This record gives sequence, structure tokens and C-alpha cells, in this order.
Amino acid sequence: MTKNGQTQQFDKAAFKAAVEKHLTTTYATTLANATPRSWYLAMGRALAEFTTTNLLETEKTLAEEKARSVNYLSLEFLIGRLTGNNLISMGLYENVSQAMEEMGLNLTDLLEEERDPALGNGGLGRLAACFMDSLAAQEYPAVGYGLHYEYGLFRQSFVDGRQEEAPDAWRGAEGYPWEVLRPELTQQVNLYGHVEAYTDENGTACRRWVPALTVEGVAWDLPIVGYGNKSVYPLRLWECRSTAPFNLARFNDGDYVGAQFPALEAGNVTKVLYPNDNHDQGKALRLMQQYFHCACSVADILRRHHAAGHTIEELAKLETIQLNDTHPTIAIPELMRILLDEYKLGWDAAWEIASNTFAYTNHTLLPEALETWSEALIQAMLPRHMEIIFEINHRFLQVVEAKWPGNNSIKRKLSIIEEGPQRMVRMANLCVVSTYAVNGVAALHSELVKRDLFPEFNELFPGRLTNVTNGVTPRRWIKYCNPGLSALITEKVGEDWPAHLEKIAELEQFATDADFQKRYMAVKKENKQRLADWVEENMGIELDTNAIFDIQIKRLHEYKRQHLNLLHILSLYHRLLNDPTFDMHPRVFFFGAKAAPGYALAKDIIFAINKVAEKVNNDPRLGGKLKVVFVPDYRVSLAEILFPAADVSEQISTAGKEASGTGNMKFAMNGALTIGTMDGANVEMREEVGDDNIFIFGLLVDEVQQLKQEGYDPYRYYQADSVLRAALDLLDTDEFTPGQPGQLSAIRANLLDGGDPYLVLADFADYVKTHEKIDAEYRDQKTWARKAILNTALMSKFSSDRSIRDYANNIWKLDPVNR
Ligand code: 73E
Repeated sequence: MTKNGQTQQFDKAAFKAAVEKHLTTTYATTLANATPRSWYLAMGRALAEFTTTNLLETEKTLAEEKARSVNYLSLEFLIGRLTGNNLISMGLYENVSQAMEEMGLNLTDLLEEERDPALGNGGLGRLAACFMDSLAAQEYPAVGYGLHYEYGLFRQSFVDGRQEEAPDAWRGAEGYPWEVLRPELTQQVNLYGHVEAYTDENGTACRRWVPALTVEGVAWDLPIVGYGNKSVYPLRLWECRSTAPFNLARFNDGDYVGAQFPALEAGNVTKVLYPNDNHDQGKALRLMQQYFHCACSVADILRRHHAAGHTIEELAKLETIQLNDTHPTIAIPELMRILLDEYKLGWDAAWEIASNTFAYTNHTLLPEALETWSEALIQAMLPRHMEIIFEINHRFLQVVEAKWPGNNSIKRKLSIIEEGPQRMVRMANLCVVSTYAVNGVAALHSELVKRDLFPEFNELFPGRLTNVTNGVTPRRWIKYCNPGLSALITEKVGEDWPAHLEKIAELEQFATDADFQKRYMAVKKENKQRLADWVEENMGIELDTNAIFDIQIKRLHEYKRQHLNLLHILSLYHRLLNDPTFDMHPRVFFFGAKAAPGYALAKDIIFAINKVAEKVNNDPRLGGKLKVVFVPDYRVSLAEILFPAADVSEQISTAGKEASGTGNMKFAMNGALTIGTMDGANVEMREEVGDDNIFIFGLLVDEVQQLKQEGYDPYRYYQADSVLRAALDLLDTDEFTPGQPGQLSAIRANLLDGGDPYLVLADFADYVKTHEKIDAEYRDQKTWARKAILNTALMSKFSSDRSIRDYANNIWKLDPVNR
């Protein structure tokens, strides 16, 4: 790496020529006719020439070094735009900016031409993207394996306040400039059919799968560029294609549509990302996606392993496979099938390899998100895998019997197969039984995994269940998205903090420095202005940047309690209109959230917030003190504007429900103060910044559990608290939907008669009181500045570099390989 972080030989004239060449030969346009979009595409292709070369070089080095690597298997990688981020990692941002300027173009504008690749739903997919960035930055040998969805997460718009969904063709008609097709890596994937017994040439009884359908997996690589180094790792995304568009025999029989059936079905497998976050829908096509992903990935891992000259017996020594939640679990029986049926290993030898290769990350305790698949479905689609799952379970239940002799209720509870009218396969149980490590994603969550989800497994396999607290990449989430803050940090602690976030702690000494406070708050103000400009331009709402910017951005889910935030807003509205003594600092409440298309209450909450926003933003009686902004189509590129502009970060899930959260970390790094419950990683953030620099409220996990056990009665809170009552009752009027009362009643009904499953009412009073404290403290700008600076300074633990080092040292046993 050179002094300014440049890892590339950069020849400006050659680069400009390459851009022009792509403009004409790849995109068939002329210099005179080129649109900003064609310039962006041509620039992307010119840059991808560097990354593709380095990707191939990195592959070669790692094979030659016989390095141990991690394979990160995930159905989701929410990578966001690559161009700006890759320029930073390559150390070429300034050079390219200058080159483009010489061609009469503004780099910042060109970067806006890129569509977000939204190949994920929320935190789980975004975590996978941060982890790839940190693996590459620290040169831990890695391949990310995912799916090449034709359509990413739906695009959201609001029509009269209601969410509408549109398909997201993220690659555009021209294709994505950063991706490279790897035809030589194509895999065949089998489906359906039956299992047959046969005797091999040695007289051994064997079994084999006779599939009914074969499809093709085509690999597209996206470059994950190591920050400040020369390594480029592949994010390998599989696209499903049909092997033969026609079944000739059936075609000749005159069955034209039937002959195309395999093509139609195969063409659908990687069409679209399932839009559910923290929810399992159990659709057959989703199981097909999962198997397709696993079959291609496992085959590719074995191909690399052999190409590097290793034997199958050495697999667990050289490769580890991390399962990002249970979505890629079917990779376990897939590897077992290959070892048993293709390599002809005995069960014990195969199990020894497989169970030492896989590790599993649990991301959620929510019962509706724990995956189960019907045995009948697996049996039909993957008959040999079902046999292998039964055998794994059979042997596992013998271990349970040895530990708890004669205890059938424990066996029923731990069994991989759930008995019932429809037998179901519990994917999490299969994972815990078949992997060498299982981790939760924050300290509290991992304790709850051990205590509440898997207590018997923890006894049976001591040491297998551990914690790795999540993190986020400081490259995208500070350096790239907050250039003002980044310049300030660099001035005070030097320029290598993005790769060594520990350095950021040196800012602590400036927290009380009046001059630094001023400059830090000036940067915050600029970032608030950038967001206000976006809102004005895109939504036509005018905002005052002196107001407190209070932001909740995450998927819409009851457990995340956007409706608690809404009730607080309603209480402020009520008090501003009815209590002449009530005073508050002006505040803008921002929301950004997509609801799963089938999640009715979540969509009702979006509608309610939009309706309240409409009224509040136009009500002169409020004197501009209260504004509500629900940004449409919340996505990574919008997050990059929202996080740096926040004064207050809303992290208000019911304690015990949010496994970690990662937005909480991005906000705090960028100097927002958190209002949060003792949930997920909030607990560890409080440990880092100290109780004075975070606003904690609400019931603790054990209090939540106790209250539920005692029999929680939301009406008690409704009757006892007149502010709460006023807020809830507003939802039953036509205040926000003139002439149409009852349009917002579903939320009130869910909270009162529906039993308030996430204890919104129980936490309301403390939440309101804590917001009053925030209001008071914001008025003292010096104190606020000190606290905001301390939040930035004390967040180094939450770099995903630290998370990856924890995985590498404690789970994967992986060493970096420097290029
Ligand atoms: O708390 C977050 C966590 O920060 C958790 O809800 C989320 O994962 C993040 C990263 O660890 C998560 N997403 C899912 N489960 N947990 C999920 C489940 C099914 C489909 C899609 C996503």
C-alpha cells in the first residue's frame, strides 16, 4: 500500500481510455450521446478490470499457499452500491474523481446512477456484506456464496399512505458492471426422483439418488476488495438455468408446454428474493432455492479443495463452512450424501468430516422465524437427503438416550423430526447436532440461546454454543457515508483508523474540547442539511435542521415496535394541542421500513404513520414543533444519508426479541445518542459508552418473561395512564383520516384486545419519560456534543473487523494470508 492508501498502479490516461473504450465497445454509445448512466457503467467496467485481475491473482495465491479458508454461505448479501465503496478500498477515489472531472463529469453524480443491489432483507443480509468487507480487509481467505436473484428486495412506494411493491430489476437492462460470469464454474444440480439400492463391484450394499430433473448453476462473481491491500475475494452468486430447454421425447409426443416445464421451473428458482425478514413461510420454491444454493456451493468448495491438491480426508482441515442462520442447512446432508454415495466413505468417516466442517450462526429466537420443513416436501424434492437426515437423527437420539435414559419427553423435544399430524424437520436442531460451533450474535442473545432455546443441547455438547457479537464495517458506515466526520477523525487520530478502529478511542480526550465540540456539531449540522435537502427534493417536506432528528430505520415488525414510537408521537401531538404548559424542542421523527408484503399489521402501521405524518406536517397549530417523515423505499444508499444525520437513534424492541441489531452501532458511530431497551447489542453498547451516554428504558428480559407468566393485561396500563389513553384513542377517531374513522383501529385493537404481544403499553410510560430527558438534555448543546463525541469514540468494539477476528480465532482457527 502506498502512502495515500492506493493499492493499484493507476495510470490516469490509460484509465480514461479504458472508460471511453467501454463506452463505445461495451455499451455501444458515442461520446457525444453518452448519458450519465452510460458513463457510470463504462467507468464501472473500467474499474472492474482491476478487480477481476486481482480476484484471479488472489485465487491463485491462496491455492498455492494451501491456505485454510472460510466459506460463508448465506441466502442473502445486502451489499448496497459497490462503486464508491470499492474506490475507497482500492485507494482510487481521488484519482478517479479527478480523471472523470477531466472528462467533464462529476464522480458524486455518477455514483448516484448505480442501483442498489438489494440481495437481502435486512440485518442478516447486511451483516453478511459487512463480514465479507472485513474478511477482505484483514485478508482472511474467504469465499462468499449466495444467490444471483434476478429481482432483489421489492421497491416500495406509498399510494395514499399504503405500501405498494414493485419488482426490483437491480441489474438493469445492461447488466451490473462489477459482476463477472465464470462459465467454467458451472454446476449441475439434481432434484426430485427416487433412491435406489444397488450392490457395487465389491459386493457392498449401496444407495444412490436417481433424480428426475437436472438444472444448471451458473456462477457470477462480485469482487470484494480488501481495504488498503491487494486481495480481492469473490462473492459467488449462483444463477439457475435450465440444462435443456426442451425435453425432446415429450416434444415429439406433441406435449409442447410439458416439454418446456423443466425450463419454466428452473428459470424460476433464482428469480426473486423472498421478502420475509424474521419469518419462515415454508414455500416449496424457497426450499428449492436453498438446496440449489447449497448444492452449487458445496460442489464448488470441493472443486477448489481438489484443485489445490488436497484429499477429501483433509476437507475439515482446509475448509470451514459457516451457515448464516439455518437457511443453508441442507448443505449438511448434501455434503454427507457426496461423501457417502460418491466418495463411498463409511458413515463414521463421513460424519467426522462433515461435523467438523460446518459451523452455524443463530440470528433469532422468534418462534415464527425458526425454520421447519415438512418431511413430505423434502422427501419428494430431495429423497436421499431425507434418508440421511433420518439417519443423523437416529444416531443422535441414541446419544440422547445414553444421557437421559428412558426420557421420552426430552427425546421429543430435541429430535430433529417434530412429530405431529405433519412431520416436520427442525433445521436449527439439525444444525446444532451436525456442527462444531453454534454462535449467537450478541452476548445477551447468546445467553438466551443457551438458557431458553437450547438448554439441553448446551448440556449435551458443552462448549459448542458460544457468542460472537455482531459488528459493522467502518469503511462504508463512517468513512464513505460520513466524509465530514471522517476528516475530523483523521485529523485527530491519523489516517489508519478505518482499518484499526481501536484508534478511534483517542477521540475521547477531545470530548470536552470546546473547539472540537463545535466542529463535530458543525459536521452533524451539514449531514442533517444533506438529509433535509433529500427530503425536500424527494418528498416536498421542508425541515428545520435545528430540530432534533430522531430516526428509526429497520424492517417493520411488531417486535421492533415502530408503533411504540408512533404512540409517543401521538402523545406529543395530544399534549401540544391540549396542554398549554407543555413545551418541547422541535423534533422531526424519521421512519424508514419495508413490511413483508403478506404482513397485514405491519402494513397497517406504515399506513398509520403516513396518515399521522400528513396531518402533523400540515397542522399550523403545532407551530412547526413536530414533523414526521416516512422515507419511501428505505435501502442501503438511503441509510448512508440517514445514519450520519441522526441526533437520536431508536432501538426500542421488546427485551429478548432483537438478537443484536446492527443499525444501533451505525448510529452511535456517527454520533447519535441511543434511546433503547436492554436488548441485543444495546446492552454491550451501554457497557462501552457508560450509562450516562445512552438512554435506556423499559422492562428487562426477565421482567418481560415474568409479566407474561403472571398474565399481562394491557387494559391496566390503558386505564392508569391518561396520556396513553389519549394517544390510543386518537387511533379510533377520524383525526388522521378525515371522514373515515376506524381506518387506524387495527393497531389499537391489537394492543388492547389482541393482548399486546410485544408489551408496547407496559413500556410506554418509561419511554415517554426517557424522551423528556432527551428533550431536556438536547437543549444543553455542550453536554450533548460531549456525549455524541463519546459515542463515536467508544464504538470500536463494534467494527465487524473485531467480529471477524473473533470468528477466526475462536471458531474457524483461520490465519490471514497477505498478498
Ligand atoms: O437482530 C437482528 C440481527 O442484528 C436479527 O433480527 C436479524 O439478524 C441480524 C444480524 O445478526 C435476523 N434476520 C433474520 N433472523 N434474524 C431472518 C430470518 C429469516 C429470514 C430473513 C432474515
